[in-house]
Amino acid sequence: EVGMSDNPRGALVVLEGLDRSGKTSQASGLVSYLEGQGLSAELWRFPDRNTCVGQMISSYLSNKSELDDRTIHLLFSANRWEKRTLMESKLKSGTTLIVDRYSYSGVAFSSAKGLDIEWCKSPEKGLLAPDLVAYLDIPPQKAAERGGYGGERYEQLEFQKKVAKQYEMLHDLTWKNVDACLPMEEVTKQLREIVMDCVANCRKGKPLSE
Ligand code: DGP
Ligand code: NA
Ligand code: NA
Repeated sequence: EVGMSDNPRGALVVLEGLDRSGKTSQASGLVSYLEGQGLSAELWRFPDRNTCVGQMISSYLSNKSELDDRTIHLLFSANRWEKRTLMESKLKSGTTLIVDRYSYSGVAFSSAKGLDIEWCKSPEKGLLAPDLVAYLDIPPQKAAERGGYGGERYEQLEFQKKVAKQYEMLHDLTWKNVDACLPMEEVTKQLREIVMDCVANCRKGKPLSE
């Protein structure tokens, strides 16, 4: 293929959306699809609850511990920082990462509590920038109707409405909305298209940035 570099890097693809928007099942479907196309791909998610920091976050989310809003914000961010080196080496070795939530969740959820949005963005600076943010767009009311929430700290309609408003302020050049109310197969199809475009651009040499 013309223009393809010798050592094509993987793409950093982030799925964002409200709780119950369908991110998690779409993310794993995308990884299988990419692998079926002969590409190296991995499913990642944040928070990564397996690390020490992740366990503190998990305990907070399940209401087993209380933490000040800024403290938990910085822990979510630290949880992304502790995976940064591995993330960079995976991408450089050619593996595409499909990441279920990233800094956008960090800023949207914490600023929805009333924290200053610029303060919320600060600790995210220097993390790797996604090549694509696919936002699974669903009205909060619709998401709440989808078989109920799991009972974690943020899974309440009034709070999710605030998060949706904050997400709207985070649209940037890498952001693409996908209507999450479409039939699931249609959502899958649209995601495959935008992800394959993104992967192709990265293989052609689009640089990785912060
Ligand atoms: P999940 O495992 O994807 O269901 O995420 C757990 C919850 O934590 C979900 O309500 C979204 C929220 N969340 C994810 N990342 C962050 C973050 O960086 N900061 C804050 N405040 N909340 C987050
Ligand atoms: Na959740
Ligand atoms: Na999820």
